[in-house]
Amino acid sequence: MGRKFFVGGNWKCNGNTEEVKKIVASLNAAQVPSQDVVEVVVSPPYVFLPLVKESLRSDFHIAAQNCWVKKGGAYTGEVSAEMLVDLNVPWVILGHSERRALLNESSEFVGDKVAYALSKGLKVIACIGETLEQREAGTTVDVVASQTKAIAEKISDWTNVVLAYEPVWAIGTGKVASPAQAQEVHVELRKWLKANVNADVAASTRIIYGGSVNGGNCKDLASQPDIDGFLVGGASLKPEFIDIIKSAE
Ligand code: G2H
Repeated sequence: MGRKFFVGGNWKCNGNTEEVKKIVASLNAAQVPSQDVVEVVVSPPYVFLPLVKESLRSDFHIAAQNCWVKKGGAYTGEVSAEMLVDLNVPWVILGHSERRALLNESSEFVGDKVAYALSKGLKVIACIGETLEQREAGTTVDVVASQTKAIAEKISDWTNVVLAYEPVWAIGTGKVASPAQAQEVHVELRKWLKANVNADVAASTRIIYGGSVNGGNCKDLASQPDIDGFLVGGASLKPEFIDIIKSAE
């Protein structure tokens, strides 16, 4: 079963209006493989979503970096899934390790968020990944399996989910997982999905890698059979993001 290559650009909390316009202009001018080959989704901070939505080429899509766990209301500072749907934002990133670590988002909370966002019609990039301590303790597979389980327990349809494996020790550190290290975890995740969800979901769900992906390392990572794309942070703000998109072919 073919899994279309997926490249997400997570801009995190970066940029101002001028910089955003420049990034969009460079993306709009880029020659990249067609939508049949690669799905490209960029994720600006909330405040720039309308600007990016109206100015970005139509073959690229946008994602929010988070949304609230249930219907909006008295939740100061939050943005609801309904609001994203209202703005025609099709995708949302949930469970990023920065939110898990800095904002104490538990795996259960992330599972609830994924379920709610899907129920409102959003597509979800769901992030999981182990810390350096967990990797060194040999618990990587247990950790990512338990983070995935917290999602699997809350959803029944995986069609609109992309799973992003992002080892915390590789995020923004320049220490990218080797292609073999990433492939190994992706295989384990697929095995987990097969055993605990079903074989179809295991075969069809895209599992992408994130953590210091750049124009220099993307090709080798992309050549691994179970790496179906990338979630890119720092390099998504730079021209090399185009090279990363091109690694789809
Ligand atoms: C991981 C990644 C994008 P970076 O957080 O989600 O960021 O590529 O900067 O490591």
